[in-house]
Amino acid sequence: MMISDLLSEFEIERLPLVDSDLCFWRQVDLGRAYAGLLGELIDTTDWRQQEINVYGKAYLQPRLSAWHGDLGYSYSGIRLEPQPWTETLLVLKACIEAVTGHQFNSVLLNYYRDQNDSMGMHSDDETDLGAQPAIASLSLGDERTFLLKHKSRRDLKTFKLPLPEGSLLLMQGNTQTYWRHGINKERYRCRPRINLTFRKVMAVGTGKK
Ligand SMILES: O=C(O)CCC(=O)C(=O)O
Ligand SMILES: [Mn+2]
Repeated sequence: MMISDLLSEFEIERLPLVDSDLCFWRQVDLGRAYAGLLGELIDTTDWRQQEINVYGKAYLQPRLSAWHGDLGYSYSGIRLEPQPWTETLLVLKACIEAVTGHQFNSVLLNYYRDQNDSMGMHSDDETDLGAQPAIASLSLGDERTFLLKHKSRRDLKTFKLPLPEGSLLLMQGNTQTYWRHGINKERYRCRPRINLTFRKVMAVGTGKK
């Protein structure tokens, strides 16, 4: 392995996608082992399977989730009331703030139990997040592929970004305006994965623009 490979494991990369501002860290130092953290979050989080409303029809989300922070949050017709910060989540928030230089007041945890759990293509464009939100997405557990699809440029292929354990993806600037993202189901066996998206919620609103 060359020194440049070693360095790039810890350094920031800017992803070369038009109409976006995406920063990627292959591995962030969280001050403790990723595996212990994953186990603790799986065991101690009050996981919910939310019912969401899509075009007037109710569905159960194909994953578990939990919302922690200072304010409530609305999306896809549901309202999430916040659970309080835990000591572990506050430590993680401080690490992610130090790495990204942004401040956050909330975190959405998503638990993908296996290959059948997924997240549909969407953009995080709720008015409560402001016009150009900075969203920092930390991945723990099994690697899954993050898909990014431009909303109007049909000539651009879907960008596939594997999110390994310990990686951090910062979406900011125009990213949510021009791009949708999501996580597909997989055909091969996947072990549990938790994704934490740190966000800054501006005010209590009604959700979608
Ligand atoms: O699991 C992921 O990597 C994506 C999570 C996400 O897009 C979200 O929570 O809005
Ligand atoms: Mn999202």
